[in-house]
Amino acid sequence: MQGNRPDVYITTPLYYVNSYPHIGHTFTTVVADVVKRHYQQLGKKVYFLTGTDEHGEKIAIAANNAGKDPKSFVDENSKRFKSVWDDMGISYDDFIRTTEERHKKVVRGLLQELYEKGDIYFASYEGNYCLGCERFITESELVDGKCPDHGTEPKKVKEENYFFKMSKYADQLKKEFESKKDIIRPEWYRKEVLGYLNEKIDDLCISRPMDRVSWGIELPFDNRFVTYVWFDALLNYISAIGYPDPSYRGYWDVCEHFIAKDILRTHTVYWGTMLLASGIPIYKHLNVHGYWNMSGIKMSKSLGNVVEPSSFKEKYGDEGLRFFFLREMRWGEDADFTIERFVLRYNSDLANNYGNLISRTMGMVEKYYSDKDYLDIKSELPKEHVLKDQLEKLVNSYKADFSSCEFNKAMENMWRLFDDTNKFIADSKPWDLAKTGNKGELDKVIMPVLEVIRICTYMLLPVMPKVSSAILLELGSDNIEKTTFDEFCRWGSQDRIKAKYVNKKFFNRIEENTGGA
Ligand code: ME8
Repeated sequence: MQGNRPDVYITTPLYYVNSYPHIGHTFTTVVADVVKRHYQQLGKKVYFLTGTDEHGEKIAIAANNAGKDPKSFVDENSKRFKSVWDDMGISYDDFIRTTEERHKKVVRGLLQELYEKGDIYFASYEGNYCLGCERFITESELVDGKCPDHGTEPKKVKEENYFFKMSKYADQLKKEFESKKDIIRPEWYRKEVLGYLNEKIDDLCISRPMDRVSWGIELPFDNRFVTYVWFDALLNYISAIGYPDPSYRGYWDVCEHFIAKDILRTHTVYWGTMLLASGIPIYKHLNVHGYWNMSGIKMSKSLGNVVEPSSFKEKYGDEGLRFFFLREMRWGEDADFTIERFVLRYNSDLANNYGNLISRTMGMVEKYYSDKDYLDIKSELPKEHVLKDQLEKLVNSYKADFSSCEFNKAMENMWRLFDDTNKFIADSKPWDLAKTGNKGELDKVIMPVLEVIRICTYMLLPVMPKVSSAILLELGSDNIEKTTFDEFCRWGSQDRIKAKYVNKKFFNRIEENTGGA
């Protein structure tokens, strides 16, 4: 790992292996993957970590219900996550499991350090425990006596345990979040966090007695207890990059976490104070998205209202889903997931708009330039053109939108350009120009349109890697790896474009009656 410092270190949450991945988990992981690929296009070195959270009461109960011992249960389910990520084309660099020795060693080491420092003490505690969240929740968080995320009544737990002095670091943490205005994106979640920190912060119960929960990392200073799952899992972000070897800082200093709002408190109040207590600087960014809902209710394993991505891939392919994710959700806000909405978006944006633009343009090229194998686009492309101006604007706004996680805006703007390009074709009537043999005027229509397709398809590579590569291959763009983003996206940067195609249709309309979602 040493000597290979990335420019960006991207993480997803470590997902619980009490069940299988659904659309919610898939979304965060796909976004992280798209961001990684986009930054790579910009010439940055990116390291992408994901994995599974495998300890704790919830997992132990799920294993028991499945009639399996926890270890074989987590082995099986963790594999399931990996295989879905492979199906979805996720290019992670490391997949960490909290049951791995490399992780457990770091958890034990840090616990010991904090214990010796006096930041961990033994006491008795009584509180409301939500098993779904795997944490004690405060009275003020309850809605009608129930956890708002899981719709279940928390159970009253009273026991002796070890506590981490979270309260000691609350003020310092508040100052961090007050001064670093863009640390959490979108901004309104930072305000929410400051709201948590304005309330009294209790110390954090970080152990579970072995006789109640034995599936966890044993405390290094008292073998009657295991480590509380959140105190264990959050440390993956540093255990995976070699902490405490000082080289971990090369990664840590450029860390961007991606999570949904369900784990905002744990990633700010818990994680923030844990970092401060350990003398580790706070992460660079915490990117927080909203929920995928089904009929207004959060899609979740515990509620059972989930869509599994594998069924999607079989029916509609994986890349349509990747696009849908980015196009449909405004970063930070909730969005509703229905099959009808997916089909509508797929048909209108991919099959009709973008797909049709490609196939009709390729069709015209083959027909009007049938004597050619290649078009000499470099010399035939007009130096000034209305589509050139729009494209240049898009290239700049696209980069800015990606860096602020406004993916839906980036997609919207690109599709507006596709609309305008389709309209430009309709208005310029290239079929009439071809009929009258007006070659110069025909070039002025076809070449700019090809250039829009070439450049936009390149920008879509991170979103739909397979289909975008296939389209670029047809256009003869063999310089993808060698050029930089700005060079590839420069008007006229490719010398020639292919004029004969093996495939012209990349998105087939979904014709089925989708029924209820
Ligand atoms: O919380 N909409 O794991 P988890 C959008 N193990 N995203 C969703 C979603 C939904 N309906 N449902 C799940 C845990 N997610 C802990 C994390 S990290 C050190 C430990 C995604 O399996 C989203 O990223 O419950 C959310 O934050 C995460 O899955 C929660 O996954």
